[in-house]
Amino acid sequence: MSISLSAPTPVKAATATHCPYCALQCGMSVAVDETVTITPRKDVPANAGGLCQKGWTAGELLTSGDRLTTPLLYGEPVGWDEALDFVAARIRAVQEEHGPNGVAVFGGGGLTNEKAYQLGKFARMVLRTSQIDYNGRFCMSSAAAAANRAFGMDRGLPFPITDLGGADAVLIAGGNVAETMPPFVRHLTAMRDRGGRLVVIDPRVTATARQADLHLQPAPGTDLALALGLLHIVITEGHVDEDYVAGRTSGFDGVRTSAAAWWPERVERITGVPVARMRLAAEILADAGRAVILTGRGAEQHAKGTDTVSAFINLALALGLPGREGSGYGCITGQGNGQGGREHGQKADQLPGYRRIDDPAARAHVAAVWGIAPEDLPGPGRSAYELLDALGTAAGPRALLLFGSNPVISAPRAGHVTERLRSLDLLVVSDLVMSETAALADVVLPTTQWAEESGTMTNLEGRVLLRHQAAAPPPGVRSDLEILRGLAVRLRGAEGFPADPREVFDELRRASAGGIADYAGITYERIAAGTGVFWPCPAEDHPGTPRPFLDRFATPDGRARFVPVEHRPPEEDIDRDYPLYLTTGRVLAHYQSGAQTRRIAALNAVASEVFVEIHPDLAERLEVAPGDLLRVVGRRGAAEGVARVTPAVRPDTVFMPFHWAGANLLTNPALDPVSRMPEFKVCAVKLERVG
Ligand SMILES: Nc1nc2c(c(=O)[nH]1)N[C@H]1C(S)=C(S)[C@@H](COP(=O)(O)OP(=O)(O)OC[C@H]3O[C@@H](n4cnc5c(=O)[nH]c(N)nc54)[C@H](O)[C@@H]3O)O[C@H]1N2
Ligand SMILES: Nc1nc2c(c(=O)[nH]1)N[C@H]1C(S)=C(S)[C@@H](COP(=O)(O)OP(=O)(O)OC[C@H]3O[C@@H](n4cnc5c(=O)[nH]c(N)nc54)[C@H](O)[C@@H]3O)O[C@H]1N2
Ligand code: SF4
Ligand SMILES: [Mo]
Repeated sequence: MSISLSAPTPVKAATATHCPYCALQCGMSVAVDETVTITPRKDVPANAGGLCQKGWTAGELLTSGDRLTTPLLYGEPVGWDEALDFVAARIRAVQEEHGPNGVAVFGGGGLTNEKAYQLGKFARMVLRTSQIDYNGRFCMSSAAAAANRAFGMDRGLPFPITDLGGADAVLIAGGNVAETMPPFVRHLTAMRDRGGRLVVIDPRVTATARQADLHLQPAPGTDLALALGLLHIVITEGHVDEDYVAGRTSGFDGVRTSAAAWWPERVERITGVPVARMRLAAEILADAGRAVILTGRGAEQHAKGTDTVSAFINLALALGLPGREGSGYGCITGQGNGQGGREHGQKADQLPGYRRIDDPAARAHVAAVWGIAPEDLPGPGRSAYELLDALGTAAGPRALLLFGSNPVISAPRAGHVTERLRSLDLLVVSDLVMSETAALADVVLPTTQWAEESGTMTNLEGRVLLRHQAAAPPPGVRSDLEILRGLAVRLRGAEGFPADPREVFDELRRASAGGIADYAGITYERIAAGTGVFWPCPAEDHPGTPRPFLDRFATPDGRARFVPVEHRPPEEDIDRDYPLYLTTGRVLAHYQSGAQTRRIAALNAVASEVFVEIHPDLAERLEVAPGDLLRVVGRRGAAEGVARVTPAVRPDTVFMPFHWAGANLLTNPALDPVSRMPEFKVCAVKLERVG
């Protein structure tokens, strides 16, 4: 027997930071030497000591051998100067021939506030292009649009997440937080432990639905009818909070009239949800002293997503919930910086501070911060799918700079989007790994990631957090801010493009000052001293705003606005040729396009392949056995996946995750008229057995 006399393991210095992935932005401590040790932080309210499997294994992102470490020009390793000189020269050539809008920019909701801000500034000020949008358009844009029109402000949760624990009822429409934000469930459990009740609306019996006191299982794409039906019951049963409606809202009469036509039996025929269950859901909400209505992507990612969210907001307003402490409506924002990423100007119609690019006062303010003339700022550009769809066409951009997204996997009608990307004269991708989109690029720029750099993130609560650098980046890798600076130097001059995130943040504070998302009073020091600062925060001595609507809404008259909406069927309904609904979403082990998580062994061990959830009755009819390879065929393409036979899905619906190539070959890019959100959550397909 030998006794090891090795020295005791040195205690590694741990850095307090946040997870690389979703909008919960769980607090974690990261300690790095030869290995990476991750421990959950207890001081961050969102996760309070919890992490999901993706968070626990995030250290592998830092040590992965798959990491890009050198710029690539047509697949060949080159130095940074050569790569950036090439990109700058090609941008110049394209713009000389096609004008400023010949070059487009696509960003991401995973980028820090500093990067999102700088990307928007780079597009408008250096490229002078209007053609910039980002993947958040595919994410919570419908909820954002509906919140803006109802409340005059879009802050995902306009209250701290811990309020959920104190509620008596929570309704989640189209969110599967047990898989998409596991530590979120703690807040729901806290509520249920106090006797509160959870209602879930989902076409599938998800891990979240299994924890619910009541599960409504509508056909995909019918939430709008369901919400109208719930409002109808609330009205006819006398549950409307008339004092609140009179004192704090406007426009109820029109909504009351339109809800009259959505009697429960009619809604049952459309949604498949039994009348008794609708009545029970309405009762649970009406009986609760404090109630919260939440929407996730299931209700939002539709060509009528904005109206659907409006219908749920109308329901919340009729019950008197928004702007009342402990109650409210909220959207469960998805990406790591999904909230901040939609505030600081990487969106086609937007300038920093959640300002509108077509508002003369906003243009004047931002132009002054940037030291340019307002008329030198371009106007609004195309939305994400419209931008991708226009690439390489006669009227569209000929070059694309892409930071923080993998549309070859994640965009709707991805086969077509891939063709558009291939048709470009120049595709430049900044990424950590060789994503499917980076693999198409003429130039790939290797960039630093979360724990290798510092920057702020705004979580789903609207709480601005600081991610501290915890590890040195691999040699040869540059941050996105350094990349933008390198390009700015070559195209316009370095001024205004510092690579230090704190300098960028200080400018962002000034650019956002006076805007809706006002960060003027937020500093790195203030964030680090506590657990983040809620915007709006207009001054350094201002405490931040955890619950912005308590006294008034952000509309001109301070009242929340009811918006009348009507149900309509999916853009592509089922028929004889394509008799099944396809809906898509997520599994716990993978993140988004999978570019990061498909490289992590422990996650691949749990979920390694595309699957298709199919109901046993349907499986029997089609003679499909568990494990059979299925071909899912739709009007835009076909995809294969392994059959998972489960009663958890409706017999008229199949479900596929989109973390692998496949689901998005089928999805319908029909767009919501307000938010320009594609209809990811419903299209028509048929099934074939392969072999
Ligand atoms: N594990 C994991 N977690 C993630 C992510 C990830 O990729 N993986 N991504 C993050 C991001 S960016 C986001 S946006 C969030 C998304 O978080 P969620 O919104 O929770 O995720 P999804 O799985 O897209 O959709 C939620 C549910 O909608 C249901 N659904 C489908 N169609 C409909 C419908 O018509 N009506 C209703 N009511 N429900 C429907 C699906 O069955 C699914 O269970 O997750 C974040 N967290
Ligand atoms: N069918 C279907 N499709 C969907 C959805 C759905 O529910 N169904 N959901 C939609 C939603 S909600 C979303 S949010 C989108 C997300 O889809 P994508 O936009 O594809 O999201 P990610 O996979 O997170 O892509 C991020 C990419 O950026 C890289 N990256 C990470 N951090 C950084 C960074 O700091 N800088 C740079 N330069 N790169 C970085 C990653 O390695 C990865 O390649 O997918 C949408 N697509
Ligand atoms: S829930 Fe989201 S933020 Fe928390 S550990 Fe998982 S992926 Fe990270
Ligand atoms: Mo998302």
